[in-house]
Amino acid sequence: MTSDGGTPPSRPSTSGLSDDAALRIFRTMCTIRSAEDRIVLGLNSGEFRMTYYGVRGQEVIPAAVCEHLRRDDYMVTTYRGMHDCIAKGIPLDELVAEMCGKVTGTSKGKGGPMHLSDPQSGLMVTTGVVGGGLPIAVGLALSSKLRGTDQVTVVNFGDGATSIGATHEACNLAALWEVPVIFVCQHNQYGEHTRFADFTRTRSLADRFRGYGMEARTVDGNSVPAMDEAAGEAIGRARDGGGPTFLECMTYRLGGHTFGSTTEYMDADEYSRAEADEPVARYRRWLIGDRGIGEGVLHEIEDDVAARVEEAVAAAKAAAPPGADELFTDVFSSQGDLPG
Ligand SMILES: Cc1ncc(C[n+]2csc(CCOP(=O)(O)OP(=O)(O)O)c2C)c(N)n1
Ligand SMILES: [Mg+2]
Repeated sequence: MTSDGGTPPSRPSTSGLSDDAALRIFRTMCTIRSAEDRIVLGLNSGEFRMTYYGVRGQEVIPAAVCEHLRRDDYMVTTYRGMHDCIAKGIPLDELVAEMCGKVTGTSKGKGGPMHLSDPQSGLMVTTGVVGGGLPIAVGLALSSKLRGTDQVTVVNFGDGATSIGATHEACNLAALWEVPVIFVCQHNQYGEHTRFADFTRTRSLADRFRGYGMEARTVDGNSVPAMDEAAGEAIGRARDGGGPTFLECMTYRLGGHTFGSTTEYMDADEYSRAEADEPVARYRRWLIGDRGIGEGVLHEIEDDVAARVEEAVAAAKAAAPPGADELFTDVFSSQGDLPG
């Protein structure tokens, strides 16, 4: 629909994205932004409490990647992973409840934002151990290969994680065993309070990781068409048995390391430029200007996701924390409980 309610004539596409896919990606990005804005509001006002690592500025990467994933594909992410969890399809109510530590959450509030897991949607685990997700992802991908399925695994991690030993062990084995895994480095320029250039002499992570004998590319992680193309290619190759890919997705962390921390050590001019070109607004302009999508269609999506986020927050606030009777349940698993 156009802003006046009519249907626009079909236009030649300026990328491989269909209008439907382009709008699904927009919806995902808006849901992420809306959830972050609402969480920050609630934390600032003391309405609820949780540990929160912001994802503002990094919305494009999972929104574009997950457009190419199936529900039964696996994903692993980090503490800075709410955007990945939303894009992979964890139901919003259960996600927000888990982040608030409520019994209606994915792990009955016992995992919290740092240990999210929802095997039904393929989001297998988030971890606070920097670099710890990569070996887990290689194990998941190896299991798909051994079971003869065509599932792929995507693992998200930061630029800082590329200096961790486990990252290198995982990439080496993934290339050697040709497992269907995509290493998605969300290169937001900072590891905690340290700039990338201050913790490594490497300039191109793609060059470094290509050295393990796998495909590796640097991508504009704030451009939907670029991310869509790169993710589609990498995921298609993995699914067809072509082995792993390393994607260095260039983005920028629009906020401090964690909720409430400062940005004073960040370059102020660079930060202002990144904020002025932030990816949700950039993509919105592209949808209108390059794709001829009506403003009204985008408004409708924005209003709808904001209402859904509000419902999820209200439901989480109304829910109870897990009781003492939950203390020893779900602690051990017999093999029969494991997802197929
Ligand atoms: C093994 C390990 N070392 C150190 C830390 C402390 N730490 C938490 S977040 C972080 C920065 C990681 O930076 P990056 O991988 O770029 O991810 P980002 O936070 O930018 O998403 C560090 C060093 C940790 N959690 N785990
Ligand atoms: Mg980083």
